[in-house]
Amino acid sequence: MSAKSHIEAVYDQLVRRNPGEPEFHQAAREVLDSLLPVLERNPEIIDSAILPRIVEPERVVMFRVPWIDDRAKVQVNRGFRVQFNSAIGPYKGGIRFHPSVYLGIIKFLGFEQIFKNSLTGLMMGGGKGGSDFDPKGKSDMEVMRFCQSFMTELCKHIGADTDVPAGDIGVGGREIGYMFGQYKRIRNCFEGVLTGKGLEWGGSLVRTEATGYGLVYIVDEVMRDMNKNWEDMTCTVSGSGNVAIYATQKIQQLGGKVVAMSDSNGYIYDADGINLQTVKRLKEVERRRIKDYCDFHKKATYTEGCNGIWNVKCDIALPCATQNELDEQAAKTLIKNGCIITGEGANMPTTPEAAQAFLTNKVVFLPGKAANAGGVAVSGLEMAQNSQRQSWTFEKADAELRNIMRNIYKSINSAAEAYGMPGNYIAGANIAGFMKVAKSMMAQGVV
Ligand code: NDP
Ligand code: 2IT
Repeated sequence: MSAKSHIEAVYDQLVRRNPGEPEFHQAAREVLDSLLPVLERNPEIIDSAILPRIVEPERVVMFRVPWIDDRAKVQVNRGFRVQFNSAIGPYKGGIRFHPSVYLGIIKFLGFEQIFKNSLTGLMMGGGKGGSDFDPKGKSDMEVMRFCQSFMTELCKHIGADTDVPAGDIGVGGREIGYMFGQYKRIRNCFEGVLTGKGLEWGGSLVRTEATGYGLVYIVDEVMRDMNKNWEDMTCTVSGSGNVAIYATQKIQQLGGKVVAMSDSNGYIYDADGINLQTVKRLKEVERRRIKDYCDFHKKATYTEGCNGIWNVKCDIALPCATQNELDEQAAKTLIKNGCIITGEGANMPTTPEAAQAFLTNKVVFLPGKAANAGGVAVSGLEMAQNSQRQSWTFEKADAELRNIMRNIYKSINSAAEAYGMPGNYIAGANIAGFMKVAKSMMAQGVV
């Protein structure tokens, strides 16, 4: 069977087996397409059925999460953990709490996590979890009761050497704390079972900042190659959560300017540059809407509708909110307005058509598997520190992160070149991430 027809057969079976999961199909389609030249050069990958195995999660856990709200009413949510691939380490990946979560979202995220984690160079397999629970508008005690119920089931399936969850959309330090407390209580075991922990109880410095900082570090590598200076760069950063905030912070530290940020309701534009202290207070402390920024900065404007942020003229666009937030129309507008670099802080924020438009128009496009790998990379460093029973300094963790992002840039560059697609970092990231996992799977036999 030719490499091409093997890929089509794997994809067709995936669609048949996972009906109604378009995000998973989308993520798999992209990776499979990138692998065509790899299969042509390495037919043993076809012979050992790596692709049909890698698209099938090793294990999927789905469970009821009952909890009691502040009005003493019983609520029921659905919990998920997809343990996708453990060829190169324990399953590792975040937990997402958002009303849009269903099995297809967790599968797409878990699938991409395999290759992202491989790119970090650390020993981590791929996994992802979550729930359709919506933390918005819930009291701290409701969030705590939900997290405890979620962990009461999840704790049977995870462990420091088995599966190590972390945060994602809707899951930050508060939720990790509640889940860690419940894990420790039920399992009677203090271990590094989650990352993103508080600094007093096993967390790593730089984990909070890691995804956003890492994103800007890899963009910085591109800028060095292009001989560009941050002082000349205007940036838009979508979202105003963990990734968006720390990407903005690092851009500002390096001398760049961020003029727009958003949440799911709309976006703000501040020609003077976003005041990050205000955003941090509104979002991290008071859990308010981005619209309220304009109450404190009179020259700033607010526009209803989050996708309008891509109409703002910029040199660098960093989508840091959610999947498929940047479509072909948005990409064309960015290109027309002179955008030179797009880096995915979120997972799969760019639609396939938009990504193709960037490639065709020679906009440097850094896919999420590479560009947002800094978060899970520092999670890997947190696991290493927990195993050593040590805590590194901020400077050490930050230097390691910087180094990892530099190495990721090198490896996606050389994989893209090696397979005749220089500058195509989608292919570069998919191929480089895949090769290490595929070799490990071949060495470990049919499992
Ligand atoms: P947060 O929950 O901290 O922030 C999410 C942000 O995205 C909020 O501003 C939110 O707005 C916005 N958002 C969420 N859903 C939507 C939607 N459907 N439409 C428009 N805006 C939306 O999450 P993170 O910052 O941690 O995650 C952001 C992205 O980065 C996700 O794709 C995540 O998978 C990815 N990522 C996160 C990592 C991490 O370490 N945290 C690591 C690697 C990737 P609102 O408040 O209105 O919902
Ligand atoms: O998408 C991601 O890489 C994350 N949400 C972080 C995962 C982790 O284990 O730190």
